[in-house]
Amino acid sequence: MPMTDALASGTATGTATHCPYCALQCGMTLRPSAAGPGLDVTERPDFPVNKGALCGKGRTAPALLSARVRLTEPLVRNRDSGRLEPASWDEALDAVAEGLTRAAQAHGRDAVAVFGGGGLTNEKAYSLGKFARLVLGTSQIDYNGRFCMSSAAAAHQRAFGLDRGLPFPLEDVAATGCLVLVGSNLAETMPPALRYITELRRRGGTLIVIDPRRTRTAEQADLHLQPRPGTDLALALGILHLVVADGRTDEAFIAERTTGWPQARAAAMAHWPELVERITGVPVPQLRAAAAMFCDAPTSMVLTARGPEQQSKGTDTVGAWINLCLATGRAGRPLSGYGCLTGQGNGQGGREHGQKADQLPGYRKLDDPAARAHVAEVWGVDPDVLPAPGRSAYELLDALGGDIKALLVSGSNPVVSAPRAAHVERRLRALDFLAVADVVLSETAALADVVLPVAQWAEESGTTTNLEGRVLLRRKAVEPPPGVRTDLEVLGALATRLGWEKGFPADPQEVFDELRRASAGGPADYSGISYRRIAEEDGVFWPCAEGSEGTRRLFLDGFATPDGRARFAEVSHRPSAEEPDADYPLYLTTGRVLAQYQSGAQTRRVETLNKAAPGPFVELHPRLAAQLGVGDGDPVAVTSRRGRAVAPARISRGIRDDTVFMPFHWPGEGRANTLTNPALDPTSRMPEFKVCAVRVEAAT
Ligand SMILES: Nc1nc2c(c(=O)[nH]1)N[C@H]1C(S)=C(S)[C@@H](COP(=O)(O)OP(=O)(O)OC[C@H]3O[C@@H](n4cnc5c(=O)[nH]c(N)nc54)[C@H](O)[C@@H]3O)O[C@H]1N2
Ligand SMILES: Nc1nc2c(c(=O)[nH]1)N[C@H]1C(S)=C(S)[C@@H](COP(=O)(O)OP(=O)(O)OC[C@H]3O[C@@H](n4cnc5c(=O)[nH]c(N)nc54)[C@H](O)[C@@H]3O)O[C@H]1N2
Ligand code: SF4
Ligand SMILES: [Mo]
Repeated sequence: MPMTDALASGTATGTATHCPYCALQCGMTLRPSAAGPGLDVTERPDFPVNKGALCGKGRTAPALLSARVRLTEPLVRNRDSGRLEPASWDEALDAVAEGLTRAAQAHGRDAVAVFGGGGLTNEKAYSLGKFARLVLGTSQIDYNGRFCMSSAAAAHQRAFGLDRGLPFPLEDVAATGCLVLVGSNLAETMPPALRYITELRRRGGTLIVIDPRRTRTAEQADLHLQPRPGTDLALALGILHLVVADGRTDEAFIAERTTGWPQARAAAMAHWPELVERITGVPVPQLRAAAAMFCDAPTSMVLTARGPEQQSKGTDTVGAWINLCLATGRAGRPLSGYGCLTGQGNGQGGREHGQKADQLPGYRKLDDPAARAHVAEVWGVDPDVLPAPGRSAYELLDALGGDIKALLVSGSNPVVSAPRAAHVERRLRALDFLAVADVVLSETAALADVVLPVAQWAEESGTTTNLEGRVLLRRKAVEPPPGVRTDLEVLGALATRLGWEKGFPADPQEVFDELRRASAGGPADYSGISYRRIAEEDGVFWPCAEGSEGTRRLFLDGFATPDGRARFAEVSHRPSAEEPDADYPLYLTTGRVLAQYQSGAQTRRVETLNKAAPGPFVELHPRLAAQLGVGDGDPVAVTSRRGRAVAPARISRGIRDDTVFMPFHWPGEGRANTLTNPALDPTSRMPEFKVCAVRVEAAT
């Protein structure tokens, strides 16, 4: 197949591509709509990950392409009226170049920052990182993926020497003996993945779900443990304690394939069952049942999602779950292991190619001289021009208006999604200059001095890497509306204005070929992957060096550490940064609902999704509701040390009575992130989205 055919593939019968939203990256076919202008989504049963199944978000995704909901011309803030007004591309790009240059000239290059997103394609994420490091010469770049899987990524690196969400394809999940889902509500966050769980049960496998709420996912479980938010670390140690006490560790595996067991074992032995029951609220018999189910099965897996990860001890918590897998020989073997369910459409690839503060393409480290030399050579620059690692996402946002004076945002809406969002909103307003590239006028774009309307998903080609580490090709199905440019074109035009003479390619395939070279020899090696191969093979798994087939399953012959052994983490329970007290007596935890996506910037603009999930709510137990004198649907006020939010009560027996839950998809009065605590994990710099202390009252 010639190169161009990889992109054209399937056009006679529609364009085979992938969903714009989550990390499952479901395959779908787009066809011109029979009913009028626009595109229809049809199933693509041949694509192995979702086998045709789609959730409501995927099915309705073409609504995002409609000019009614999106930006179709650049906007520049009028200094006199203070309003955003339509402008030409030249005016808008000139204004961005001027705003960024002025800040750099007055305050130094690090006064200019970039904030990216895990929804951006690999090509965009790569180009954004290169733009920041070379054109702007700033160290200050990070992205919303820091808020997503950074704790699991750090724990993966520490234990296995490599970070890929799942070390095996999803099909293996259906064939394992016991699956433990820790803080994942995949029935709502990746609904087509439920088929793997149905298949697991059909084959006689067992499912344990760990979640403070009885979610739709927990309803599928053989055993549902309902811990207090923020106590997963103690829970994992408690289960490991029982495994050791019952003599069910795999000593041969420990001796041959791991290091650090004596320390990890000692830490687990200090977490005896009654203590763990006291910390977690999970009764000892349930801890025993979990330990037995895990060990009785011939193979077992632990998959974590944001529940245990978005904590100020997320890295250690994931480490504790990995310890359980290692101690029982359930890692680096067929149908067993630990994995993280990544989140955004390109949550995996978005963290590999250089938009993260400490990183260069190919998952290389910015502070590694050999990595700097390799990437600098591909970029045709001296390694010394590459800046040092910068600040993490929340720390960067917190510094806006301080030493950071100008910011370019691409692919994120932190006004809704960042922790302690009212403070972040104030920091954004304190900037000298803010530019936002987006598809819609998000709440963050609405604060900008310049808004750049960009093409999206079905209007351009590019690759994403799904939760399995499978690199996929999204194909262009329609032309973007007139007046809209691609992110790559925008970066190219800005680079030219900022005096970058080496060129900044706008063709995704050309960018991908450069990314392949930049990643060659790195941990996330894409050098053997091409658009053509992806089109022919339903995606290619990295690492994939030139000439390699790709790697569907990692670690079967050894871990990616220097000695090939997995490393136990030495971890102990510690409380959350903020525990309930007399003033703020309840836990708040946050998360998602089926019909909305993230900050809602996209899905709140889709009518059918909005009907299904029209606004925020506070989920609380009937006992707590009765104490507060609150009925279903009554407005309740939730107050934390950061602020106050109001939303209708949703009374549910499925939640612990010491905990309330809010989804975070909405701005305004019901914004959950007004309340959340930006306490950071010391290693991953992940904020504690999943636990803070609140007071709840009937709102009048
Ligand atoms: N519908 C929908 N789907 C999505 C998204 C979306 O916004 N909407 N976003 C995508 C992205 S980027 C991501 S990251 C994924 C996230 O996917 P998930 O991690 O499945 O989603 P969440 O709802 O954030 O959290 C999962 C569960 O963690 C539980 N939880 C809360 N606190 C704790 C705790 O302390 N311990 C434990 N064990 N559990 C806890 C919550 O009750 C919740 O049910 O979803 C992806 N898919
Ligand atoms: N309380 C609480 N807060 C959370 C979480 C939680 O569980 N609880 N979860 C966190 C997690 S896991 C995540 S991932 C973050 C996500 O939070 P955000 O970063 O706010 O995520 P999105 O709403 O997906 O924002 C993506 C933006 O990019 C735009 N966009 C879409 N496609 C393109 C494109 O091709 N180019 C450009 N330039 N823009 C595009 C969209 O319109 C949207 O405005 O939220 C975090 N915040
Ligand atoms: S599960 Fe995720 S990728 Fe699949 S259709 Fe739904 S939002 Fe899209
Ligand atoms: Mo995420």
